[in-house]
Formats: sequence, structure tokens, C-alpha cells
Amino acid sequence: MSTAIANPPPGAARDWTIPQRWAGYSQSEHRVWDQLFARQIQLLKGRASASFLRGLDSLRISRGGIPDFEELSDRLHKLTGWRVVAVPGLVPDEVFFDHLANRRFVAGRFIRKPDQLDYLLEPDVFHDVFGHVPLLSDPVFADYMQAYGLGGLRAITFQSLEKLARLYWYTVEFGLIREQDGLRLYGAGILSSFSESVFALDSDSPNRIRFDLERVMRTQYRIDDYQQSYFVVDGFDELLQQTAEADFAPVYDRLESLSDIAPDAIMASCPAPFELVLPEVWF
Ligand code: HBI
Ligand code: FE
Repeated sequence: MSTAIANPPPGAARDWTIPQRWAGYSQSEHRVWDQLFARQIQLLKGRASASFLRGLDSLRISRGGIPDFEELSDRLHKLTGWRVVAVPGLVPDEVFFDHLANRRFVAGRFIRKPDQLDYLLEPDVFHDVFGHVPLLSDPVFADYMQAYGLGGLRAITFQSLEKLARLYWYTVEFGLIREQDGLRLYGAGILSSFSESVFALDSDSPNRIRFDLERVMRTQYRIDDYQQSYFVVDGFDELLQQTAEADFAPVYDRLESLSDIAPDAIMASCPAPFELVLPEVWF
């Protein structure tokens, strides 16, 4: 991890943002959004967390073409003070964290090609806006994302980014939440994926493990396949508490002496089924 901040590409502002240029989207780009939206919404009733579905509704994210970030931001800002800004693609960690710390969510403005609905190398507008933005309307989750950004800026000075990135991965991207009627999805990587939104809840193969900050920070992850372990929270306040209180320095210190955990491992000190979330075993 280098400490020098790369320069933004030509056409981007110093903070790496670019205009969305909403009027520049073609009909076929809007159709890709509509197709993806229709496919996901049908799957997600009964699978997505209540907060996510409420967010789609209150932000009026719909099957009506790619949202205009300005209009979307005006609605979101009224609810939780967040805005959505466009960036050209992946941005450096420190830029990403700085935006989160200031309640700005960076989103890709491009959309995947019609013949590649399930193939993505970089986050596009569907992943970023459909997957991430609805939960930013939840006040507790909105605070968690900001706390994560602040933690990120601190993690850079501790050189503990890898551990903090795992927290983002296993919560914001691939998190599960236990609600009254059962497990539900809240991770954007799952919610924006046609196949993983079924796999994450229905397949017998992955572990579903109760969320624990240190356990998560020790767990490696795969970027090339479905997750082999998902972590389950009882509510977003659990995330916020564990993130907001700490500058993580003591946590990083402790983790120095502990080994990493493989993506599919169950901890020997806390063996299955105790580490696993089963309908009948919850602790
Ligand atoms: N840039 N555009 C964009 N989107 C991300 O999700 C993102 C990023 N840069 C860095 C980054 N994520 C990581 O640091 C986080 O996954 C922790
Ligand atoms: Fe994402």
C-alpha cells in the first residue's frame, strides 16, 4: 500500500469525481438497467433486508432507467445527509475513505453491456446504485458507512488496510442479517447479483457465521467465486457500535499475533455448529 495518492485521470476533479452526464445515456443503456432491475426485484422480495426494500421505495429507485444522481442525492440527502457522486472507476483507498467520511458515496456511471449482464470487472452503476444506495437511507447503516470511512483513514496510518477491507467485504458487500422471518441479504455484492442472491441464502455449501469484528478481520476472502463464508448480524447497530467506538488500534494490535483464517474455515476453538448460524442454533 503506497502512501502517495495517485492523480485523478484527465477530466476528473481533484477528488476523482466526474459529472454523471445523465442526458448522455443511450436508450439501450437505460434498458440494461431496467432489465437488471426487473430481474433482481423479483428475486429479492423475501430475500433482501427490510431496510433495503424500504430504501428502494423511499428513494424511488425503480425500473425507470438509470437514476439521475442529482435527483437521487436530493432525496437521499433529506433522509440521511448522504449524496451520490460519479467516479470513473475504482478510486484509491484514501480517496474512497475520504468520500465516505464526508457522507458521499462514489458510484460508477457506466453500465455493463447487454450481453454481459453477469460479468463485471469494476463496479458499474447498477452494482453501486441498486446494490449500495438503498441502505444509505437507513440512519444506522448510513452512520456505519461514515464510521467505516473514518476508520479507513486511520487504518492507512496503521498500515492495517487489509484487515479493514475484510470488514467492508464481509459486511457492506456480502453481509447477511437475521430478521424476524429469517436470514436476509444486505450486502450489495449479493443484492446486485442474480445468482449469488439465491446461493447466499439457499445453498447448503457456504458457512453462515455469527458476525464478530475480529473474526471477520482475520478472514481472507475470494473475489473470483461465491463466498464460502457469510457473516450474519442481528442488526446494523451491532456494526455501528463495533466500528464507531474504536479507532481499531487495540484490535489491530491483537490481530498482529493471530493468524489469518481461510475463507472456508470453521474455527477450531469455536467449532461447528456453535460458530455456525443454523435456524435452531443461535447464540
Ligand atoms: N473505488 N469506485 C470505488 N468503489 C469501491 O468500492 C472502492 C474503491 N476504491 C477502494 C475500495 N473500494 C476499497 O478500499 C474498499 O473495498 C475497502
Ligand atoms: Fe460494492
